[in-house]
Amino acid sequence: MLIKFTRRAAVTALVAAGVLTGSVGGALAQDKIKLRLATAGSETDQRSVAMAEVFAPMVADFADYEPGYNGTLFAQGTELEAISRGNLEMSIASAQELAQFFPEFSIFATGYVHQDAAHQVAVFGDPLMEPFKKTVEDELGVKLLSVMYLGRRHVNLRQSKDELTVMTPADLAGVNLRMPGTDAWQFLGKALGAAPTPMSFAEVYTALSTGAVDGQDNPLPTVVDAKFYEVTNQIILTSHLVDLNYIAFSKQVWDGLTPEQQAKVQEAADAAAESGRQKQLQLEDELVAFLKEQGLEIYEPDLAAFREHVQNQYVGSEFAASWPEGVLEKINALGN
Ligand code: KDO
Repeated sequence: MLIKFTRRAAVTALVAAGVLTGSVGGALAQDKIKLRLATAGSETDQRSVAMAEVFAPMVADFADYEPGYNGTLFAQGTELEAISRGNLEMSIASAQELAQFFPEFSIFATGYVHQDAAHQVAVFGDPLMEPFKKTVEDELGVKLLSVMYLGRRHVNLRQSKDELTVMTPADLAGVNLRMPGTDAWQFLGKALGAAPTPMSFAEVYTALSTGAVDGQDNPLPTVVDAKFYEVTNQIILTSHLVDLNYIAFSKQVWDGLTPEQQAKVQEAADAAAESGRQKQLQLEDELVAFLKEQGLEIYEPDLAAFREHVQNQYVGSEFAASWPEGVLEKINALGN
Protein backbone atom coordinates (compact mmCIF):
# COMPACT_ATOMS: atom_id res chain seq x y z
CA MET A 1 0.00 0.00 0.00
CA LEU A 2 1.51 3.27 -1.07
CA ILE A 3 1.42 6.12 1.40
CA LYS A 4 0.47 9.43 -0.13
CA PHE A 5 3.12 11.82 0.93
CA THR A 6 2.36 15.51 0.82
CA ARG A 7 5.11 18.09 0.45
CA ARG A 8 4.54 19.18 4.03
CA ALA A 9 4.74 15.60 5.31
CA ALA A 10 7.92 15.11 3.32
CA VAL A 11 9.51 18.17 4.87
CA THR A 12 8.43 17.08 8.37
CA ALA A 13 10.01 13.70 7.75
CA LEU A 14 13.18 15.35 6.60
CA VAL A 15 13.39 17.44 9.73
CA ALA A 16 12.86 14.29 11.80
CA ALA A 17 15.66 12.62 9.88
CA GLY A 18 17.98 15.53 10.62
CA VAL A 19 18.42 16.50 6.98
CA LEU A 20 17.11 20.03 7.34
CA THR A 21 18.75 20.70 10.67
CA GLY A 22 22.21 19.97 9.44
CA SER A 23 22.87 17.08 11.82
CA VAL A 24 24.41 14.97 9.13
CA GLY A 25 26.91 12.31 10.05
CA GLY A 26 29.89 12.50 7.73
CA ALA A 27 31.70 9.38 6.61
CA LEU A 28 34.69 8.70 8.81
CA ALA A 29 37.89 8.14 6.93
CA GLN A 30 38.29 4.57 8.19
CA ASP A 31 34.61 3.60 7.83
CA LYS A 32 33.18 2.74 4.50
CA ILE A 33 29.73 4.15 3.99
CA LYS A 34 26.95 1.71 3.34
CA LEU A 35 25.00 2.26 0.14
CA ARG A 36 21.93 0.06 0.16
CA LEU A 37 19.93 0.20 -3.06
CA ALA A 38 16.32 -0.96 -3.15
CA THR A 39 14.77 -2.02 -6.44
CA ALA A 40 11.73 -3.99 -7.56
CA GLY A 41 13.93 -5.35 -10.32
CA SER A 42 15.67 -8.71 -10.25
CA GLU A 43 19.38 -9.35 -9.91
CA THR A 44 19.58 -10.12 -13.63
CA ASP A 45 17.73 -6.97 -14.74
CA GLN A 46 20.27 -4.90 -16.73
CA ARG A 47 19.87 -1.89 -14.43
CA SER A 48 20.77 -4.10 -11.45
CA VAL A 49 23.67 -5.66 -13.35
CA ALA A 50 25.03 -2.22 -14.27
CA MET A 51 24.86 -1.02 -10.68
CA ALA A 52 26.60 -4.13 -9.35
CA GLU A 53 29.23 -4.41 -12.08
CA VAL A 54 29.90 -0.77 -12.94
CA PHE A 55 28.74 1.48 -10.10
CA ALA A 56 29.87 -0.65 -7.14
CA PRO A 57 33.53 -1.13 -8.18
CA MET A 58 33.90 2.57 -8.98
CA VAL A 59 32.95 3.62 -5.44
CA ALA A 60 34.47 0.59 -3.66
CA ASP A 61 37.29 2.64 -2.07
CA PHE A 62 34.89 4.40 0.25
CA ALA A 63 31.51 2.68 -0.07
CA ASP A 64 30.02 -0.78 0.36
CA TYR A 65 27.25 -1.27 -2.16
CA GLU A 66 24.44 -3.51 -0.88
CA PRO A 67 21.60 -4.08 -3.32
CA GLY A 68 18.19 -5.46 -2.32
CA TYR A 69 16.41 -6.97 -5.32
CA ASN A 70 12.78 -7.91 -6.06
CA GLY A 71 11.35 -5.39 -3.62
CA THR A 72 12.77 -7.28 -0.65
CA LEU A 73 14.44 -4.29 1.03
CA PHE A 74 11.52 -1.91 0.52
CA ALA A 75 8.32 -2.65 -1.40
CA GLN A 76 7.92 -1.12 -4.85
CA GLY A 77 6.75 2.48 -4.50
CA THR A 78 7.94 2.98 -0.91
CA GLU A 79 11.65 3.49 -1.65
CA LEU A 80 11.65 7.28 -2.05
CA GLU A 81 9.91 7.78 1.25
CA ALA A 82 12.45 5.44 2.86
CA ILE A 83 15.32 7.55 1.49
CA SER A 84 13.58 10.72 2.62
CA ARG A 85 13.21 9.36 6.15
CA GLY A 86 16.86 8.38 6.32
CA ASN A 87 16.16 4.63 6.20
CA LEU A 88 17.67 3.90 2.79
CA GLU A 89 20.51 5.34 0.69
CA MET A 90 19.57 4.58 -2.93
CA SER A 91 16.82 3.38 -5.23
CA ILE A 92 15.97 2.98 -8.88
CA ALA A 93 13.07 5.41 -8.94
CA SER A 94 10.42 6.06 -11.56
CA ALA A 95 8.93 9.38 -12.68
CA GLN A 96 5.55 7.90 -11.77
CA GLU A 97 6.70 7.45 -8.16
CA LEU A 98 8.05 10.99 -8.08
CA ALA A 99 4.72 12.24 -9.44
CA GLN A 100 3.13 10.97 -6.21
CA PHE A 101 5.02 13.73 -4.40
CA PHE A 102 5.41 16.25 -7.20
CA PRO A 103 2.63 15.95 -9.81
CA GLU A 104 4.69 17.82 -12.42
CA PHE A 105 6.88 14.69 -12.80
CA SER A 106 3.95 13.06 -14.62
CA ILE A 107 5.20 14.80 -17.75
CA PHE A 108 8.06 12.26 -17.88
CA ALA A 109 5.57 9.42 -17.34
CA THR A 110 3.26 10.46 -20.16
CA GLY A 111 2.72 8.20 -23.14
CA TYR A 112 4.51 9.03 -26.37
CA VAL A 113 6.53 11.96 -24.92
CA HIS A 114 10.05 10.51 -24.81
CA GLN A 115 11.05 9.23 -28.24
CA ASP A 116 14.04 7.03 -27.46
CA ALA A 117 16.97 6.48 -25.09
CA ALA A 118 19.00 9.39 -26.48
CA HIS A 119 16.02 11.70 -26.02
CA GLN A 120 15.80 10.68 -22.35
CA VAL A 121 19.47 11.52 -21.85
CA ALA A 122 19.06 14.89 -23.60
CA VAL A 123 16.04 15.76 -21.45
CA PHE A 124 17.73 14.72 -18.20
CA GLY A 125 20.82 16.80 -18.97
CA ASP A 126 18.91 19.83 -20.21
CA PRO A 127 18.44 22.96 -18.05
CA LEU A 128 14.67 22.27 -18.20
CA MET A 129 15.32 19.47 -15.70
CA GLU A 130 17.01 21.67 -13.09
CA PRO A 131 13.87 22.90 -11.28
CA PHE A 132 12.56 19.32 -11.17
CA LYS A 133 15.82 18.02 -9.65
CA LYS A 134 15.99 20.92 -7.20
CA THR A 135 12.46 20.36 -5.94
CA VAL A 136 13.14 16.67 -5.27
CA GLU A 137 16.38 17.54 -3.52
CA ASP A 138 15.01 20.39 -1.42
CA GLU A 139 11.66 18.90 -0.51
CA LEU A 140 12.33 15.16 -0.39
CA GLY A 141 16.05 15.01 0.38
CA VAL A 142 16.69 12.88 -2.72
CA LYS A 143 19.24 13.56 -5.45
CA LEU A 144 18.49 12.28 -8.94
CA LEU A 145 21.94 11.33 -10.19
CA SER A 146 21.37 9.86 -13.62
CA VAL A 147 18.71 8.56 -15.97
CA MET A 148 18.46 4.82 -16.66
CA TYR A 149 16.81 3.32 -19.72
CA LEU A 150 14.16 0.69 -19.03
CA GLY A 151 12.87 0.50 -22.59
CA ARG A 152 9.80 0.68 -24.79
CA ARG A 153 6.75 -0.58 -22.98
CA HIS A 154 4.41 -2.79 -24.95
CA VAL A 155 1.10 -4.48 -24.16
CA ASN A 156 1.56 -8.17 -23.34
CA LEU A 157 -1.59 -10.34 -23.10
CA ARG A 158 -2.62 -13.85 -22.09
CA GLN A 159 -5.13 -14.09 -24.93
CA SER A 160 -3.88 -15.45 -28.24
CA LYS A 161 -4.09 -13.21 -31.29
CA ASP A 162 -6.93 -15.41 -32.59
CA GLU A 163 -8.92 -14.69 -29.46
CA LEU A 164 -8.15 -10.99 -29.47
CA THR A 165 -6.33 -8.95 -32.10
CA VAL A 166 -5.46 -5.46 -30.95
CA MET A 167 -5.01 -2.85 -33.64
CA THR A 168 -6.49 0.23 -31.94
CA PRO A 169 -7.25 1.38 -28.37
CA ALA A 170 -10.89 0.35 -28.86
CA ASP A 171 -9.74 -3.27 -29.09
CA LEU A 172 -8.43 -3.06 -25.52
CA ALA A 173 -11.87 -2.14 -24.11
CA GLY A 174 -12.56 -4.27 -21.06
CA VAL A 175 -9.07 -5.80 -21.06
CA ASN A 176 -7.92 -6.10 -17.45
CA LEU A 177 -4.41 -4.74 -17.77
CA ARG A 178 -2.06 -4.79 -14.80
CA MET A 179 -0.31 -1.43 -14.41
CA PRO A 180 1.97 -0.46 -11.50
CA GLY A 181 0.23 1.10 -8.55
CA THR A 182 0.28 4.86 -8.87
CA ASP A 183 -2.18 7.34 -10.36
CA ALA A 184 0.11 8.21 -13.28
CA TRP A 185 0.41 4.54 -14.27
CA GLN A 186 -3.31 3.91 -13.95
CA PHE A 187 -4.04 6.95 -16.09
CA LEU A 188 -1.72 5.61 -18.79
CA GLY A 189 -3.52 2.25 -18.73
CA LYS A 190 -6.85 3.99 -19.23
CA ALA A 191 -5.39 6.22 -21.92
CA LEU A 192 -4.42 3.05 -23.81
CA GLY A 193 -8.09 2.07 -23.82
CA ALA A 194 -7.75 -0.76 -21.27
CA ALA A 195 -9.22 -1.33 -17.80
CA PRO A 196 -6.13 -0.92 -15.58
CA THR A 197 -5.59 -2.84 -12.34
CA PRO A 198 -2.93 -1.65 -9.88
CA MET A 199 -0.54 -4.35 -8.74
CA SER A 200 3.07 -4.47 -7.62
CA PHE A 201 5.64 -5.97 -9.97
CA ALA A 202 6.31 -8.90 -7.62
CA GLU A 203 2.72 -10.17 -8.05
CA VAL A 204 2.45 -9.96 -11.83
CA TYR A 205 3.72 -13.42 -12.83
CA THR A 206 1.23 -15.19 -10.57
CA ALA A 207 -1.62 -12.91 -11.61
CA LEU A 208 -0.91 -13.67 -15.26
CA SER A 209 -0.65 -17.40 -14.66
CA THR A 210 -3.96 -17.60 -12.78
CA GLY A 211 -5.79 -15.21 -15.09
CA ALA A 212 -6.37 -12.65 -12.34
CA VAL A 213 -5.33 -10.13 -15.00
CA ASP A 214 -5.44 -10.35 -18.81
CA GLY A 215 -2.09 -8.74 -19.32
CA GLN A 216 0.64 -6.36 -18.34
CA ASP A 217 2.86 -3.78 -20.01
CA ASN A 218 6.66 -3.75 -19.90
CA PRO A 219 9.64 -3.60 -22.26
CA LEU A 220 10.74 -6.86 -23.93
CA PRO A 221 13.83 -7.35 -21.69
CA THR A 222 11.53 -7.31 -18.64
CA VAL A 223 9.08 -9.73 -20.28
CA VAL A 224 11.98 -12.14 -20.65
CA ASP A 225 13.75 -11.44 -17.35
CA ALA A 226 10.54 -11.89 -15.33
CA LYS A 227 9.50 -14.86 -17.51
CA PHE A 228 6.13 -13.27 -18.36
CA TYR A 229 6.44 -14.99 -21.75
CA GLU A 230 5.74 -18.30 -19.99
CA VAL A 231 2.25 -17.14 -19.03
CA THR A 232 1.23 -14.87 -21.95
CA ASN A 233 0.59 -15.41 -25.66
CA GLN A 234 0.97 -12.13 -27.49
CA ILE A 235 2.79 -8.81 -27.48
CA ILE A 236 1.33 -5.77 -29.20
CA LEU A 237 4.19 -3.40 -30.00
CA THR A 238 2.47 -0.25 -28.81
CA SER A 239 5.72 1.47 -27.64
CA HIS A 240 3.38 3.61 -25.54
CA LEU A 241 6.07 4.69 -23.09
CA VAL A 242 9.82 4.89 -23.62
CA ASP A 243 10.32 4.20 -19.95
CA LEU A 244 13.03 5.53 -17.68
CA ASN A 245 14.18 5.34 -14.10
CA TYR A 246 16.38 7.65 -12.08
CA ILE A 247 19.26 6.63 -9.87
CA ALA A 248 18.02 8.20 -6.63
CA PHE A 249 20.52 8.98 -3.86
CA SER A 250 20.09 10.23 -0.31
CA LYS A 251 20.94 13.92 -0.01
CA GLN A 252 21.81 13.32 3.63
CA VAL A 253 24.44 10.75 2.65
CA TRP A 254 25.62 12.91 -0.25
CA ASP A 255 26.24 15.85 2.07
CA GLY A 256 28.43 13.62 4.25
CA LEU A 257 30.74 12.78 1.33
CA THR A 258 33.88 14.68 0.39
CA PRO A 259 33.76 16.58 -2.92
CA GLU A 260 36.01 13.88 -4.43
CA GLN A 261 33.67 11.14 -3.27
CA GLN A 262 30.66 13.04 -4.60
CA ALA A 263 32.35 13.35 -7.99
CA LYS A 264 33.12 9.63 -7.98
CA VAL A 265 29.54 8.70 -7.07
CA GLN A 266 28.25 10.91 -9.87
CA GLU A 267 30.72 9.46 -12.37
CA ALA A 268 29.86 5.90 -11.30
CA ALA A 269 26.12 6.54 -11.61
CA ASP A 270 26.55 7.97 -15.11
CA ALA A 271 28.77 5.08 -16.17
CA ALA A 272 26.31 2.49 -14.81
CA ALA A 273 23.38 4.21 -16.51
CA GLU A 274 25.24 4.25 -19.84
CA SER A 275 26.29 0.61 -19.56
CA GLY A 276 22.77 -0.52 -18.63
CA ARG A 277 21.28 1.56 -21.45
CA GLN A 278 23.49 -0.03 -24.12
CA LYS A 279 22.74 -3.55 -22.89
CA GLN A 280 19.02 -2.90 -22.65
CA LEU A 281 18.92 -1.47 -26.19
CA GLN A 282 20.73 -4.51 -27.51
CA LEU A 283 18.36 -6.86 -25.69
CA GLU A 284 15.31 -5.05 -27.05
CA ASP A 285 16.59 -5.77 -30.56
CA GLU A 286 17.56 -9.38 -29.92
CA LEU A 287 14.61 -10.56 -27.89
CA VAL A 288 11.91 -10.38 -30.57
CA ALA A 289 13.35 -13.52 -32.14
CA PHE A 290 13.63 -15.29 -28.76
CA LEU A 291 10.04 -14.45 -27.84
CA LYS A 292 8.76 -15.68 -31.21
CA GLU A 293 10.63 -18.93 -30.63
CA GLN A 294 8.76 -19.23 -27.33
CA GLY A 295 5.52 -19.14 -29.34
CA LEU A 296 4.43 -15.56 -28.69
CA GLU A 297 2.75 -13.60 -31.45
CA ILE A 298 4.35 -10.18 -31.79
CA TYR A 299 2.93 -7.51 -34.05
CA GLU A 300 2.59 -3.78 -34.54
CA PRO A 301 -0.84 -2.20 -34.08
CA ASP A 302 -2.07 1.04 -35.67
CA LEU A 303 0.51 3.19 -33.87
CA ALA A 304 -0.94 6.48 -35.07
CA ALA A 305 -4.30 5.50 -33.55
CA PHE A 306 -2.65 4.65 -30.22
CA ARG A 307 -0.55 7.81 -30.17
CA GLU A 308 -3.50 10.05 -30.98
CA HIS A 309 -5.79 8.37 -28.44
CA VAL A 310 -3.22 8.49 -25.63
CA GLN A 311 -2.22 12.09 -26.31
CA ASN A 312 -5.87 13.17 -26.43
CA GLN A 313 -6.47 11.68 -22.99
CA TYR A 314 -3.73 13.83 -21.47
CA VAL A 315 -4.91 17.08 -23.03
CA GLY A 316 -6.93 18.91 -20.40
CA SER A 317 -6.19 16.21 -17.75
CA GLU A 318 -5.23 16.97 -14.14
CA PHE A 319 -1.75 15.72 -15.03
CA ALA A 320 -1.28 18.18 -17.87
CA ALA A 321 -2.49 20.96 -15.56
CA SER A 322 0.52 20.30 -13.28
CA TRP A 323 3.12 20.61 -16.04
CA PRO A 324 5.12 23.86 -15.87
CA GLU A 325 4.43 26.03 -18.88
CA GLY A 326 6.63 25.46 -21.88
CA VAL A 327 8.29 22.24 -20.62
CA LEU A 328 6.48 19.90 -23.02
CA GLU A 329 7.55 22.10 -25.93
CA LYS A 330 11.16 22.05 -24.68
CA ILE A 331 11.07 18.25 -24.35
CA ASN A 332 9.66 17.92 -27.86
CA ALA A 333 12.32 20.27 -29.22
CA LEU A 334 15.04 17.96 -27.83
CA GLY A 335 13.67 15.02 -29.83
CA ASN A 336 13.98 14.22 -33.52
C1 KDO B 1 6.67 -2.34 -13.39
O1 KDO B 1 6.27 -2.43 -12.21
O2 KDO B 1 6.02 -2.74 -14.35
C2 KDO B 1 8.00 -1.64 -13.62
O3 KDO B 1 8.42 -1.86 -14.96
C3 KDO B 1 7.88 -0.14 -13.35
C4 KDO B 1 9.26 0.52 -13.41
O4 KDO B 1 9.17 1.88 -13.05
C5 KDO B 1 10.26 -0.19 -12.52
O5 KDO B 1 10.01 0.12 -11.19
C6 KDO B 1 10.22 -1.69 -12.76
O6 KDO B 1 8.91 -2.21 -12.73
C7 KDO B 1 10.98 -2.52 -11.73
O7 KDO B 1 12.29 -2.06 -11.56
C8 KDO B 1 11.02 -4.00 -12.14
O8 KDO B 1 11.61 -4.15 -13.41
